[in-house]
Amino acid sequence: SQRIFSGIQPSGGMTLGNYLGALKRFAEKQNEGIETIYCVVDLHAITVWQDPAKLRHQTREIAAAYLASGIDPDRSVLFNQSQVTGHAELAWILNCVARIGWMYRMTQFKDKTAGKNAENSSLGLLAYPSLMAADILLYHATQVPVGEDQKQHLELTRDIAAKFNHDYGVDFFPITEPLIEGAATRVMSLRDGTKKMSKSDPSDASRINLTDDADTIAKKIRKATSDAHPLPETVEGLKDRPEARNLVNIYAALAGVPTEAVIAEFAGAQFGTFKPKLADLAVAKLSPITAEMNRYMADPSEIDRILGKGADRADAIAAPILKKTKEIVGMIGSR
Ligand code: AQP
Repeated sequence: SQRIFSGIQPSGGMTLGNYLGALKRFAEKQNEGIETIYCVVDLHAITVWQDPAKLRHQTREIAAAYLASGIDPDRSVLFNQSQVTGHAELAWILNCVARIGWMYRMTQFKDKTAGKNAENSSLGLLAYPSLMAADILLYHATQVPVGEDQKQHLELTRDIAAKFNHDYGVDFFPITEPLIEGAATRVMSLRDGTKKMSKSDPSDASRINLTDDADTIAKKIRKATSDAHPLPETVEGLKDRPEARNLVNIYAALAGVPTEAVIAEFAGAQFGTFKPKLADLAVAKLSPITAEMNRYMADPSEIDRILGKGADRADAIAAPILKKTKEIVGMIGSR
């Protein structure tokens, strides 16, 4: 049977990229009736130092974003990673299965240490993909909806699962499928169409945050980098125009239509015409979510209660899988 797992880091506020590449699709999967497990991955966030008060706030804010985007805590398991100890425990076992060289090859590690001395980054940042493999394998998840940037980490999860199965001569961990679908699997920065939109980008103008108000969203879209040409007649015409392609893809994903349909509607239009339409659409789609997030954040005790219940449910699924893993490895078992 199918089981979906995915997570979002509380390393900042939610961006439009996280929403279109992940959250929006998480809710769709839940509504397809598949078993869905969604997590706020705080253990991942601390691979880069986080201010403790901000980490707590952001953890609740990401939970609020899940709820506001249609994740129903009765139908999906929604929880906070560090509240289920199995993640860290399984990650350690998988650290002993995975190879150091595999970690050094990850482009996210290279990107996050670019221009810095990699030897000086946390050991956790290097081992990040092994914790991610643990997140997924702890639930024997069969599918993981993510944005394009996580594809390499998911391939590594498959390699780690396969090596565990091989090393111990078992057929225990499933080989998980990535689900990378839709027009917005890689939303790019509004300032640079070759860089992904990211919550940790130092420039706030590079991204739309789910907490931005309508005026801020409209202003950021108006100021987004674009080129001097009208929109092309065909999707192929976007090929060497990363900024134009990004804005068209965002429109398509927000409207829930294929990119071709957006081009058919706006072929020949100038950005002066297209950008206000995109801003209106973004505000119409995002402002109800922002309002609902604000409502949840006004009383975080409800969020904490939901996360606590979710952690109990997650733990109930994870505990027998972790127990069996320990048995396979040769640990004498739980007291
Ligand atoms: N720009 C993006 N376009 C499409 N999908 C995206 N995702 C992230 N950015 C984009 C997807 O969102 C999910 C959660 O990501 P994450 O928070 O765990 O980490 P990330 O991918 O590293 O996202 P950020 O915003 O760039 O965070 P920082 O700046 O802290 O590294 C994932 O499914 C991801 O693919």
